[in-house]
Amino acid sequence: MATAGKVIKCKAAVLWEQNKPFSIEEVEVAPPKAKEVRIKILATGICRSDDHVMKGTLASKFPVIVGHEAVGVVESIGEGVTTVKPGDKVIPLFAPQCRECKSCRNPDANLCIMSDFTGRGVLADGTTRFTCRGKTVYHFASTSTFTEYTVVDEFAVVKIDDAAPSEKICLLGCAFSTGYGAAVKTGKVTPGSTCAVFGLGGVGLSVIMGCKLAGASRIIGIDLNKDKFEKAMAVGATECISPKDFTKPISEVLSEMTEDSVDYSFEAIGHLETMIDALKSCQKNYGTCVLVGVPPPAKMLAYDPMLLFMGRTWKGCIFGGWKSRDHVPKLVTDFMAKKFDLDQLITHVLPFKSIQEGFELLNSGKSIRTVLTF
Ligand code: COD
Ligand code: ZN
Repeated sequence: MATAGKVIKCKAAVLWEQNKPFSIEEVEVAPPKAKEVRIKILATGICRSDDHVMKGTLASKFPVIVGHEAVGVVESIGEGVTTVKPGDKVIPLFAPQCRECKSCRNPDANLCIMSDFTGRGVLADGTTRFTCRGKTVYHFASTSTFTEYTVVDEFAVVKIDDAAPSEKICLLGCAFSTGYGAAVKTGKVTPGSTCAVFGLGGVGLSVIMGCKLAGASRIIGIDLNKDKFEKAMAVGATECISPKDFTKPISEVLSEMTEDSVDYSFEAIGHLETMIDALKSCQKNYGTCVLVGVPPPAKMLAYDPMLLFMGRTWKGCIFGGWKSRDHVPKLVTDFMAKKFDLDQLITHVLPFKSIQEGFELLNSGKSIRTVLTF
Protein backbone atom coordinates (compact mmCIF):
# COMPACT_ATOMS: atom_id res chain seq x y z
CA MET A 1 0.00 0.00 0.00
CA ALA A 2 1.07 3.61 -0.67
CA THR A 3 1.48 4.29 3.05
CA ALA A 4 3.92 1.39 3.65
CA GLY A 5 7.15 2.52 5.28
CA LYS A 6 5.75 5.97 6.08
CA VAL A 7 4.39 7.52 9.27
CA ILE A 8 0.57 7.56 9.14
CA LYS A 9 -1.31 10.49 10.67
CA CYS A 10 -4.78 9.42 11.79
CA LYS A 11 -7.46 9.83 14.43
CA ALA A 12 -7.20 7.99 17.76
CA ALA A 13 -8.96 8.15 21.14
CA VAL A 14 -6.24 9.08 23.61
CA LEU A 15 -6.52 8.79 27.39
CA TRP A 16 -4.16 11.51 28.67
CA GLU A 17 -4.68 10.72 32.35
CA GLN A 18 -6.83 8.66 34.73
CA ASN A 19 -10.48 9.55 35.21
CA LYS A 20 -10.53 11.88 32.21
CA PRO A 21 -12.69 11.25 29.11
CA PHE A 22 -11.29 10.14 25.76
CA SER A 23 -9.84 12.84 23.58
CA ILE A 24 -10.03 12.26 19.82
CA GLU A 25 -6.62 13.40 18.60
CA GLU A 26 -4.49 13.29 15.50
CA VAL A 27 -1.69 10.81 16.26
CA GLU A 28 1.35 9.66 14.34
CA VAL A 29 1.64 5.91 13.85
CA ALA A 30 5.19 4.84 12.94
CA PRO A 31 5.75 2.05 10.39
CA PRO A 32 6.09 -1.48 11.75
CA LYS A 33 9.61 -2.60 12.67
CA ALA A 34 10.84 -6.17 12.17
CA LYS A 35 8.26 -8.81 13.21
CA GLU A 36 5.55 -6.15 13.58
CA VAL A 37 2.31 -5.50 11.72
CA ARG A 38 0.48 -2.22 11.08
CA ILE A 39 -3.31 -2.64 10.97
CA LYS A 40 -6.16 -0.41 9.77
CA ILE A 41 -8.96 -0.97 12.29
CA LEU A 42 -12.42 -1.67 10.82
CA ALA A 43 -14.52 -2.26 13.98
CA THR A 44 -13.82 -2.43 17.71
CA GLY A 45 -15.94 -3.36 20.71
CA ILE A 46 -16.02 -1.55 24.05
CA CYS A 47 -15.07 -3.81 26.98
CA ARG A 48 -15.19 -3.25 30.74
CA SER A 49 -11.40 -3.68 30.91
CA ASP A 50 -10.91 -0.52 28.82
CA ASP A 51 -13.03 1.31 31.36
CA HIS A 52 -10.88 -0.18 34.16
CA VAL A 53 -7.82 1.53 32.64
CA MET A 54 -9.65 4.84 32.53
CA LYS A 55 -10.61 4.46 36.21
CA GLY A 56 -7.18 3.23 37.30
CA THR A 57 -8.28 -0.26 38.41
CA LEU A 58 -6.17 -1.83 35.65
CA ALA A 59 -2.49 -0.87 35.50
CA SER A 60 -1.38 1.29 32.57
CA LYS A 61 0.99 4.07 31.70
CA PHE A 62 -0.45 7.35 30.38
CA PRO A 63 -1.08 8.72 27.82
CA VAL A 64 -2.42 5.50 26.34
CA ILE A 65 -4.60 4.21 23.51
CA VAL A 66 -6.80 1.44 24.91
CA GLY A 67 -9.21 -0.91 23.10
CA HIS A 68 -8.46 -4.60 22.58
CA GLU A 69 -11.49 -6.22 20.85
CA ALA A 70 -11.27 -5.53 17.12
CA VAL A 71 -11.08 -6.55 13.50
CA GLY A 72 -8.81 -4.83 11.00
CA VAL A 73 -6.99 -5.19 7.73
CA VAL A 74 -3.19 -5.38 7.47
CA GLU A 75 -1.81 -2.13 5.99
CA SER A 76 1.87 -3.10 6.02
CA ILE A 77 4.28 -5.54 7.63
CA GLY A 78 7.80 -5.27 9.03
CA GLU A 79 10.76 -7.36 8.00
CA GLY A 80 10.49 -11.07 8.70
CA VAL A 81 6.70 -11.22 9.13
CA THR A 82 5.44 -14.47 7.60
CA THR A 83 2.00 -15.22 9.04
CA VAL A 84 0.05 -12.22 7.70
CA LYS A 85 0.38 -9.99 4.61
CA PRO A 86 -1.02 -6.59 3.51
CA GLY A 87 -4.73 -6.85 2.75
CA ASP A 88 -5.41 -9.75 5.15
CA LYS A 89 -8.39 -9.42 7.48
CA VAL A 90 -7.10 -9.94 11.03
CA ILE A 91 -7.98 -9.94 14.71
CA PRO A 92 -5.45 -8.34 17.12
CA LEU A 93 -4.87 -10.56 20.17
CA PHE A 94 -4.66 -9.21 23.72
CA ALA A 95 -3.68 -12.71 24.83
CA PRO A 96 -0.80 -13.33 22.37
CA GLN A 97 0.72 -16.63 21.36
CA CYS A 98 4.48 -16.57 20.71
CA ARG A 99 4.51 -20.38 20.21
CA GLU A 100 7.88 -20.63 22.00
CA CYS A 101 7.43 -19.99 25.73
CA LYS A 102 6.57 -22.67 28.30
CA SER A 103 2.82 -21.88 28.30
CA CYS A 104 2.68 -21.83 24.49
CA ARG A 105 4.44 -25.22 24.37
CA ASN A 106 1.93 -26.74 26.83
CA PRO A 107 -1.17 -27.95 24.94
CA ASP A 108 -3.50 -26.96 27.80
CA ALA A 109 -2.13 -23.48 28.52
CA ASN A 110 -2.65 -20.07 26.93
CA LEU A 111 -0.94 -17.41 29.02
CA CYS A 112 1.96 -16.57 26.73
CA ILE A 113 5.00 -14.97 28.33
CA MET A 114 4.65 -12.08 25.86
CA SER A 115 1.24 -11.05 27.32
CA ASP A 116 1.13 -7.49 28.65
CA PHE A 117 -1.34 -7.66 31.55
CA THR A 118 0.87 -5.57 33.82
CA GLY A 119 0.69 -2.36 31.83
CA ARG A 120 4.18 -2.22 30.26
CA GLY A 121 2.51 -0.44 27.35
CA VAL A 122 5.25 -1.13 24.79
CA LEU A 123 5.86 -3.58 21.95
CA ALA A 124 8.34 -6.46 22.26
CA ASP A 125 11.31 -4.21 21.44
CA GLY A 126 10.46 -2.01 24.43
CA THR A 127 9.26 1.05 22.49
CA THR A 128 5.93 2.47 21.24
CA ARG A 129 4.78 3.33 17.70
CA PHE A 130 2.42 6.16 18.72
CA THR A 131 3.11 9.84 19.27
CA CYS A 132 0.70 12.73 19.78
CA ARG A 133 1.54 16.42 20.16
CA GLY A 134 5.19 15.48 20.45
CA LYS A 135 4.60 13.04 23.31
CA THR A 136 5.06 9.26 23.40
CA VAL A 137 1.72 7.44 23.67
CA TYR A 138 1.63 3.95 25.19
CA HIS A 139 0.08 0.77 23.82
CA PHE A 140 -2.46 -1.31 25.76
CA ALA A 141 -2.57 -5.11 26.13
CA SER A 142 -0.52 -5.75 22.94
CA THR A 143 -3.39 -4.33 20.86
CA SER A 144 -4.58 -0.63 21.17
CA THR A 145 -7.60 -0.60 18.89
CA PHE A 146 -9.33 2.75 19.61
CA THR A 147 -7.42 4.26 16.68
CA GLU A 148 -7.70 4.22 12.89
CA TYR A 149 -4.29 2.50 12.69
CA THR A 150 -2.32 0.47 15.24
CA VAL A 151 0.92 -1.52 15.29
CA VAL A 152 1.18 -4.92 16.99
CA ASP A 153 3.81 -7.64 17.30
CA GLU A 154 3.32 -10.52 14.89
CA PHE A 155 2.63 -12.87 17.83
CA ALA A 156 -0.41 -10.71 18.73
CA VAL A 157 -2.35 -10.92 15.46
CA VAL A 158 -3.99 -13.63 13.38
CA LYS A 159 -5.48 -13.85 9.91
CA ILE A 160 -9.16 -14.74 9.67
CA ASP A 161 -11.72 -15.39 6.93
CA ASP A 162 -11.98 -12.26 4.71
CA ALA A 163 -15.73 -12.78 4.34
CA ALA A 164 -16.45 -12.55 8.08
CA PRO A 165 -18.49 -9.44 9.08
CA SER A 166 -16.19 -7.11 11.03
CA GLU A 167 -18.86 -5.43 13.20
CA LYS A 168 -19.83 -8.82 14.61
CA ILE A 169 -16.72 -10.95 14.80
CA CYS A 170 -14.74 -8.24 16.59
CA LEU A 171 -16.43 -9.78 19.65
CA LEU A 172 -14.27 -12.86 19.13
CA GLY A 173 -11.33 -10.66 20.15
CA CYS A 174 -12.54 -10.64 23.76
CA ALA A 175 -16.08 -10.94 25.20
CA PHE A 176 -17.51 -13.88 23.33
CA SER A 177 -14.34 -15.98 23.26
CA THR A 178 -13.82 -15.35 26.98
CA GLY A 179 -17.25 -16.55 28.10
CA TYR A 180 -17.72 -19.27 25.50
CA GLY A 181 -14.22 -20.69 26.13
CA ALA A 182 -14.81 -20.68 29.90
CA ALA A 183 -17.64 -23.16 29.27
CA VAL A 184 -16.39 -25.35 26.43
CA LYS A 185 -12.59 -25.13 26.74
CA THR A 186 -11.78 -24.48 30.41
CA GLY A 187 -14.89 -25.86 32.19
CA LYS A 188 -15.33 -28.63 29.58
CA VAL A 189 -19.10 -28.77 30.19
CA THR A 190 -20.47 -32.20 29.32
CA PRO A 191 -23.75 -33.16 27.58
CA GLY A 192 -26.70 -33.54 29.94
CA SER A 193 -24.99 -31.62 32.77
CA THR A 194 -26.43 -28.84 34.93
CA CYS A 195 -24.80 -25.38 34.97
CA ALA A 196 -25.18 -22.14 36.93
CA VAL A 197 -23.94 -18.81 35.54
CA PHE A 198 -23.48 -15.90 37.98
CA GLY A 199 -23.76 -12.56 36.15
CA LEU A 200 -25.68 -12.07 32.91
CA GLY A 201 -23.61 -9.36 31.19
CA GLY A 202 -21.96 -10.00 27.84
CA VAL A 203 -19.49 -12.45 29.32
CA GLY A 204 -22.11 -14.41 31.31
CA LEU A 205 -24.36 -14.62 28.22
CA SER A 206 -21.41 -16.01 26.24
CA VAL A 207 -20.86 -18.62 28.97
CA ILE A 208 -24.53 -19.61 28.60
CA MET A 209 -24.10 -20.02 24.82
CA GLY A 210 -21.11 -22.29 25.48
CA CYS A 211 -23.01 -24.40 28.02
CA LYS A 212 -25.89 -24.77 25.58
CA LEU A 213 -23.61 -25.75 22.71
CA ALA A 214 -21.89 -28.29 24.96
CA GLY A 215 -25.30 -29.91 25.49
CA ALA A 216 -26.05 -28.93 29.10
CA SER A 217 -29.60 -29.93 29.99
CA ARG A 218 -30.20 -27.22 32.60
CA ILE A 219 -28.61 -23.76 32.59
CA ILE A 220 -29.56 -21.48 35.47
CA GLY A 221 -28.78 -17.77 35.06
CA ILE A 222 -28.30 -15.60 38.15
CA ASP A 223 -28.43 -11.80 38.25
CA LEU A 224 -29.60 -9.09 40.62
CA ASN A 225 -31.08 -7.28 37.63
CA LYS A 226 -34.14 -9.14 36.30
CA ASP A 227 -34.03 -7.10 33.08
CA LYS A 228 -31.18 -9.42 32.11
CA PHE A 229 -33.34 -12.55 32.22
CA GLU A 230 -35.08 -12.21 28.86
CA LYS A 231 -31.85 -12.16 26.89
CA ALA A 232 -30.34 -14.95 29.01
CA MET A 233 -33.33 -17.17 28.18
CA ALA A 234 -33.03 -16.21 24.50
CA VAL A 235 -29.41 -17.40 24.34
CA GLY A 236 -30.00 -20.67 26.16
CA ALA A 237 -30.71 -20.34 29.90
CA THR A 238 -33.45 -22.74 30.96
CA GLU A 239 -34.36 -20.62 34.04
CA CYS A 240 -33.17 -17.47 35.80
CA ILE A 241 -33.17 -16.40 39.44
CA SER A 242 -32.35 -13.21 41.34
CA PRO A 243 -30.61 -13.18 44.74
CA LYS A 244 -33.11 -10.43 45.66
CA ASP A 245 -35.90 -13.03 45.80
CA PHE A 246 -34.20 -15.17 48.47
CA THR A 247 -32.99 -14.67 52.02
CA LYS A 248 -30.48 -17.53 51.78
CA PRO A 249 -27.32 -17.74 49.64
CA ILE A 250 -27.78 -18.71 45.98
CA SER A 251 -25.62 -21.81 46.57
CA GLU A 252 -28.31 -23.15 48.92
CA VAL A 253 -31.10 -22.21 46.51
CA LEU A 254 -29.31 -24.05 43.70
CA SER A 255 -28.72 -27.09 45.88
CA GLU A 256 -32.47 -27.36 46.46
CA MET A 257 -33.34 -26.69 42.81
CA THR A 258 -30.98 -29.28 41.38
CA GLU A 259 -30.75 -32.19 43.81
CA ASP A 260 -27.35 -31.72 45.45
CA SER A 261 -26.04 -28.79 43.36
CA VAL A 262 -25.04 -28.13 39.76
CA ASP A 263 -22.19 -29.88 37.95
CA TYR A 264 -20.60 -26.62 36.73
CA SER A 265 -20.73 -23.07 38.05
CA PHE A 266 -19.30 -19.90 36.48
CA GLU A 267 -18.62 -16.52 38.08
CA ALA A 268 -18.91 -13.70 35.52
CA ILE A 269 -19.30 -10.75 37.90
CA GLY A 270 -15.86 -10.26 39.45
CA HIS A 271 -16.95 -9.98 43.11
CA LEU A 272 -15.26 -11.90 45.95
CA GLU A 273 -18.56 -12.95 47.59
CA THR A 274 -20.01 -14.37 44.40
CA MET A 275 -16.72 -16.17 43.64
CA ILE A 276 -17.04 -18.10 46.90
CA ASP A 277 -20.77 -18.70 46.51
CA ALA A 278 -20.14 -19.96 42.95
CA LEU A 279 -17.58 -22.41 44.37
CA LYS A 280 -20.08 -23.58 47.03
CA SER A 281 -22.68 -23.94 44.27
CA CYS A 282 -21.01 -26.75 42.37
CA GLN A 283 -21.44 -30.36 43.43
CA LYS A 284 -19.27 -31.02 46.50
CA ASN A 285 -17.44 -34.09 45.22
CA TYR A 286 -16.97 -33.64 41.47
CA GLY A 287 -18.25 -30.14 40.64
CA THR A 288 -16.20 -27.60 38.70
CA CYS A 289 -16.29 -23.85 39.29
CA VAL A 290 -14.70 -21.48 36.77
CA LEU A 291 -13.83 -17.86 37.61
CA VAL A 292 -14.34 -15.64 34.56
CA GLY A 293 -14.86 -12.23 36.18
CA VAL A 294 -11.68 -10.22 36.68
CA PRO A 295 -10.98 -10.10 40.45
CA PRO A 296 -10.75 -6.69 42.12
CA PRO A 297 -7.11 -5.57 42.45
CA ALA A 298 -5.15 -6.44 45.62
CA LYS A 299 -7.96 -8.34 47.34
CA MET A 300 -7.66 -11.73 49.11
CA LEU A 301 -10.27 -14.47 49.41
CA ALA A 302 -11.06 -16.30 52.67
CA TYR A 303 -12.95 -19.58 52.29
CA ASP A 304 -13.35 -22.96 53.96
CA PRO A 305 -10.70 -25.32 52.49
CA MET A 306 -13.15 -28.17 53.08
CA LEU A 307 -14.93 -26.93 49.95
CA LEU A 308 -11.95 -28.09 47.88
CA PHE A 309 -10.90 -31.02 50.10
CA MET A 310 -14.16 -32.79 49.32
CA GLY A 311 -13.28 -32.86 45.64
CA ARG A 312 -14.47 -29.72 43.88
CA THR A 313 -12.27 -28.23 41.16
CA TRP A 314 -11.79 -24.45 41.18
CA LYS A 315 -10.23 -22.87 38.13
CA GLY A 316 -10.04 -19.62 36.23
CA CYS A 317 -9.16 -18.59 32.71
CA ILE A 318 -8.18 -15.59 30.67
CA PHE A 319 -9.59 -15.40 27.14
CA GLY A 320 -11.56 -18.58 27.86
CA GLY A 321 -8.36 -20.63 27.87
CA TRP A 322 -8.04 -20.41 24.07
CA LYS A 323 -4.62 -20.34 22.43
CA SER A 324 -5.36 -17.21 20.47
CA ARG A 325 -3.56 -17.68 17.13
CA ASP A 326 -4.56 -21.36 16.93
CA HIS A 327 -8.19 -21.01 17.99
CA VAL A 328 -9.52 -17.58 16.93
CA PRO A 329 -9.61 -18.41 13.18
CA LYS A 330 -11.51 -21.61 14.04
CA LEU A 331 -14.01 -19.64 16.14
CA VAL A 332 -14.54 -17.35 13.13
CA THR A 333 -15.16 -20.43 10.96
CA ASP A 334 -17.67 -21.71 13.54
CA PHE A 335 -19.42 -18.33 13.46
CA MET A 336 -19.58 -18.40 9.64
CA ALA A 337 -21.06 -21.92 9.90
CA LYS A 338 -23.77 -20.43 12.17
CA LYS A 339 -22.71 -22.50 15.18
CA PHE A 340 -23.45 -19.47 17.38
CA ASP A 341 -24.98 -16.04 16.94
CA LEU A 342 -23.41 -12.77 18.13
CA ASP A 343 -26.39 -10.49 17.42
CA GLN A 344 -27.80 -11.00 20.92
CA LEU A 345 -24.64 -9.52 22.44
CA ILE A 346 -24.45 -6.39 20.26
CA THR A 347 -26.89 -3.79 21.55
CA HIS A 348 -25.32 -0.66 19.99
CA VAL A 349 -23.27 0.22 16.91
CA LEU A 350 -21.79 3.75 16.91
CA PRO A 351 -19.29 5.67 14.79
CA PHE A 352 -15.79 5.74 16.31
CA LYS A 353 -16.08 9.45 17.13
CA SER A 354 -18.93 8.63 19.56
CA ILE A 355 -16.65 6.49 21.76
CA GLN A 356 -17.41 8.53 24.89
CA GLU A 357 -21.15 7.86 24.41
CA GLY A 358 -20.32 4.16 24.13
CA PHE A 359 -18.64 4.23 27.55
CA GLU A 360 -21.59 6.09 29.04
CA LEU A 361 -23.88 3.30 27.77
CA LEU A 362 -21.56 0.75 29.42
CA ASN A 363 -21.51 2.57 32.75
CA SER A 364 -25.28 3.09 32.85
CA GLY A 365 -25.82 -0.65 32.31
CA LYS A 366 -27.80 0.06 29.10
CA SER A 367 -25.50 -1.79 26.72
CA ILE A 368 -24.22 -5.32 26.52
CA ARG A 369 -21.70 -4.68 23.79
CA THR A 370 -21.23 -1.46 21.84
CA VAL A 371 -19.30 -1.81 18.59
CA LEU A 372 -17.54 1.25 17.14
CA THR A 373 -17.14 1.41 13.38
CA PHE A 374 -14.63 3.46 11.37
N1 COD B 1 -25.26 -11.23 42.10
C1 COD B 1 -25.77 -11.47 40.87
N2 COD B 1 -25.54 -10.65 39.81
C2 COD B 1 -24.78 -9.57 40.00
C3 COD B 1 -24.23 -9.25 41.28
C4 COD B 1 -24.51 -10.13 42.36
N3 COD B 1 -24.03 -9.91 43.60
N4 COD B 1 -23.52 -8.11 41.15
C5 COD B 1 -23.61 -7.73 39.85
N5 COD B 1 -24.36 -8.60 39.16
C6 COD B 1 -24.67 -8.61 37.75
C7 COD B 1 -24.95 -7.25 37.14
O1 COD B 1 -26.30 -6.88 37.30
C8 COD B 1 -24.59 -7.47 35.67
O2 COD B 1 -25.70 -7.87 34.89
C9 COD B 1 -23.59 -8.63 35.70
O3 COD B 1 -23.52 -9.08 37.03
C10 COD B 1 -22.16 -8.22 35.25
O4 COD B 1 -22.23 -7.86 33.96
P1 COD B 1 -21.42 -6.65 33.29
O5 COD B 1 -22.20 -6.27 32.08
O6 COD B 1 -21.08 -5.63 34.30
O7 COD B 1 -20.06 -7.32 32.91
P2 COD B 1 -19.57 -8.16 31.62
O8 COD B 1 -20.44 -9.29 31.24
O9 COD B 1 -19.15 -7.21 30.55
O10 COD B 1 -18.36 -8.93 32.22
C11 COD B 1 -17.35 -8.31 32.79
C12 COD B 1 -16.76 -9.06 33.94
C13 COD B 1 -17.31 -8.44 35.19
C14 COD B 1 -17.05 -10.53 33.94
C15 COD B 1 -15.29 -8.75 33.77
O11 COD B 1 -14.59 -9.19 34.87
C16 COD B 1 -14.72 -9.31 32.49
O12 COD B 1 -14.83 -8.68 31.46
N6 COD B 1 -14.15 -10.49 32.53
C17 COD B 1 -13.54 -11.10 31.40
C18 COD B 1 -12.29 -11.76 31.86
C19 COD B 1 -11.14 -11.62 30.96
O13 COD B 1 -10.59 -12.59 30.53
N7 COD B 1 -10.73 -10.41 30.69
C20 COD B 1 -9.56 -10.17 29.96
C21 COD B 1 -9.61 -9.06 28.99
S1 COD B 1 -10.94 -8.04 29.08
ZN1 ZN C 1 -11.94 -7.32 27.09
